[in-house]
Amino acid sequence: MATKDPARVLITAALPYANGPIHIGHLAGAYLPADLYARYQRLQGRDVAFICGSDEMGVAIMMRSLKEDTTPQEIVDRYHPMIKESFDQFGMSFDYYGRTTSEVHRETSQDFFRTLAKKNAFKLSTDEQLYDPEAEMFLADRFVRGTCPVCGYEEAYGDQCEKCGSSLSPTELIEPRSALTDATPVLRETTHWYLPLGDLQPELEAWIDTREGWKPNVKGQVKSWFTEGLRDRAITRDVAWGVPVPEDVADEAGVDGKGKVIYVWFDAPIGYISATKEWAAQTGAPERWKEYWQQEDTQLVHFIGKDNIVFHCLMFPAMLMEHGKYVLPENVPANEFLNLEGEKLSTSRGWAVWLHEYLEEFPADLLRYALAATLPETKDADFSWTDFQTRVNSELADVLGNFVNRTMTFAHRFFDGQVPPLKQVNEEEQAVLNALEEAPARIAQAYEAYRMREAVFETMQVARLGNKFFNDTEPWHTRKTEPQRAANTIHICLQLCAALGVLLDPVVPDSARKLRSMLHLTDVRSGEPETAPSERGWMEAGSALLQEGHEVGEAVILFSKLEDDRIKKQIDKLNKRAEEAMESAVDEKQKAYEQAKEQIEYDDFVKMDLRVGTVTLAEPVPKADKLLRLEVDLGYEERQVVAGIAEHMEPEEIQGKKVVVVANLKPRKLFGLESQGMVLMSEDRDGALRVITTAGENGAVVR
Ligand code: B3M
Ligand code: ZN
Repeated sequence: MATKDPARVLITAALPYANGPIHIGHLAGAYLPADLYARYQRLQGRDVAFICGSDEMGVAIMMRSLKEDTTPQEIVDRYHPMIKESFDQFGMSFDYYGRTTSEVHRETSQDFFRTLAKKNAFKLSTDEQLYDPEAEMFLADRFVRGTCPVCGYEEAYGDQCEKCGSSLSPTELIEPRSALTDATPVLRETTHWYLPLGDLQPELEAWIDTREGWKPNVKGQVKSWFTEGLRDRAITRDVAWGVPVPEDVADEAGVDGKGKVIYVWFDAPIGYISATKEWAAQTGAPERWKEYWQQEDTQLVHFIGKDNIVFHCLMFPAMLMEHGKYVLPENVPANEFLNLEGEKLSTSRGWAVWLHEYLEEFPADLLRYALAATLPETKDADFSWTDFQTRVNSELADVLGNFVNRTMTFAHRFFDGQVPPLKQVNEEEQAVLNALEEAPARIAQAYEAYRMREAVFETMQVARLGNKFFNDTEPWHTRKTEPQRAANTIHICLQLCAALGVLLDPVVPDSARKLRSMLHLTDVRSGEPETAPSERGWMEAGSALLQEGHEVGEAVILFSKLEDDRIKKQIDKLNKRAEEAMESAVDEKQKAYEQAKEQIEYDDFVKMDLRVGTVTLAEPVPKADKLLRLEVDLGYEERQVVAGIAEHMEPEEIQGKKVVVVANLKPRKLFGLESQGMVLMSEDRDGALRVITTAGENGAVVR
C-alpha cells in the first residue's frame, strides 16, 4: 500500500471531451474521487500537483461538430469554459485545468511522437481501412459502429466496445456501418504508425506485476487483456481534426503525412504533461514540471472511469516506457459506472443529472457528500434523488449539522462562547478523546488505499460519535448536578467539531470552511486565523485544536433539510426530459413521411399515360445546376425530358436505365429546353431521389 511518503504527488483526472457538459456519471467516475484524494494529500502537507483539462481533439469532437453543423473549434470553445466553470463551482481543486488545443500541447505531443519515432518505437503499416464512399473519408474508430466480435453488442465503436470494454480496431467489427451516413464502408489502403503493444506485452506484464494496492477490478481487467494477447494499435488517423503528425517524421518515414493526425488516445494523456508544463510556467518555474513527471520519487495517480482503463494501464504506460524519461503510474484507481434511478445513464435518452443544472438548485457540498458516500468503487452504484435527500437530511443535517449546532449553542448559552476547561477526565470521556486521536490515521488509511467511500463514512463516524457522546452525557442535566462534567462534554465536543473542520475538507469543502471559521479556528502551524486548508495538518486534527478559553464565533446552520417538493421537482424534470428525448426520437423516425393524399377515382388514375423508356443520353444543362437533360427512347418515339435531379445523381447513374415516364404530361420549357414528359422517382424522407426502374420493353404501358 502507498502509505510510504512520496516526495510529491501528481494527480490526474481524465480529461473530459469538450463536446458536452459534465454529468454525475463523470463526477462519480473520476472527478470527485480525484478531488477527495488531492485535498486529502494537501492536508497531509504533501507537495501536490492536481492536473486536468479539456480533451479537445479527436473524432468525438468532430462528430459533435458535424451533428451541429459547425466547426470543431466552435464546439470546444463552447464547452471548455462551461465545463471549467462547473468544475470550479463544484469545488474541484485543480492546480491547473488546461486544454489540448493549446500550442504547448501540440508541441509536447509532436515532440513525444518524434522521440518515439526516433527510437524506432513505432511500426509503419499500410493496410486496408474502412472508407465511407458516401462521405468520401476514412472512418476512424468512432465513425464506425457495428457488432462487437467479443460480446456481440450491436452498438460497439470502431475502437472500443462500451459494453464489455474490449479494445477493438474498426475492421474487427461485424457488420460495420458508417456512423456518419449509415453506408456500408469499403476497404481502402492507407499508411499509419502503430504502437506495437504486442511486442511490449512482456514488459508491460512485468511492470503490472510490480504494482501493489491496485483495485482488483482494474488489475483483473488488465490481466484478461494479457490473456487475450495485446495487439498493435494504430496511433495515427486520417481525420481533419487533431494534432498533425510532425512533417519531419512523415518525411523521414517516406510517408505522405498530409491529412494525418495523431490518434486522440495518443495525444490526450500527453495532455496531462502539457498541462503540467503550462502550470509550472504560470507559477514562474517553467522547468518544474520535470520534477513531477521525471523524478523517480513522484507518486503518479490517474483517476479515471473504467472505460479508460486500457489507455491508462497499458497504452500510456507503454508510451512512457518507450520514451524512457518518465515515471509510470503508481496506481490507476478506476471506478465502475454510476446508474441513475436504477437505470444506465444515457445522455441521448436524457437520463442524466447535469452538473451545471444541479448547481442552479443546490449547493455543491450536498452532491459531493451524497456521491462520495455511494461511489462505484468496486461495482456499479446507483444515484437516486430520494437517496440524495436521505443523505442530506439524515446524515448531513441530522448528524453532522445537528451535532455542530447543539455544541455551539450550548457553548454560547452556558459557557459564554468559550471553550470550557477539561478536568478530571473520566473513562467515558477518555474513550472519546482516544477515538478522536485515532480518527485521522484511520481515515487516512482509507484514502491512501483509494477507498473513498470508507474514508467518508469514517469521517462521518466522528460526528456520529460526537452526537452519541452529547446524548449519553446529557450536559443539560450535568450542567446543574455536576458542572465539570458538562464542561468536559462541551470541551470534547468542540474539539470534535474542530477536527471535523479539517477532516471534512476533502468531502464538503465549503461547509468545512464555514465550520472552521465558526470556531475561529487558527492554523495549527502558523497560528494565523482561518487559512487555506493546505496549511492545516491532517494528523494534528486528532489532537486538541482549541485551547481552553478560546472564543468561538456564532453558530450558523451548516445544512438545511431538503423538503419533498424540491426532490420531486428533480424527479419530474428527469422523467420529463426522458419523455421528450423519447418523443423526439420517435419524431425523428416519422419525420416528414409525406401526408397521405386524398382518394381518387380509378378514372383519374387511368388518365395518366405511363410508359417504359430507356434513357439513351443524360447530360448536364449548362448554367442549370439542378437539371439534367435526358433523351428517352419510348419505342414508338424519342422524347427529351428535363429533370431536376442533377444534385442527386451523376448523369451516368441514370443513362442506360429503363425508367417509367409520364408520357402525356403537357410539355413545358425549362432553361429554353422543352421537357416532354417526366421520369418517375421515389423520394426518401431525407430528400434522396431514386430512379424507379423496370425490365419491361420500351413503350410498354404501366398500369
Ligand atoms: N476524453 C475519454 C473520456 O472522456 C477521454 C479521456 C481522456 S484522458 C487522457 O472518457
Ligand atoms: Zn463487447
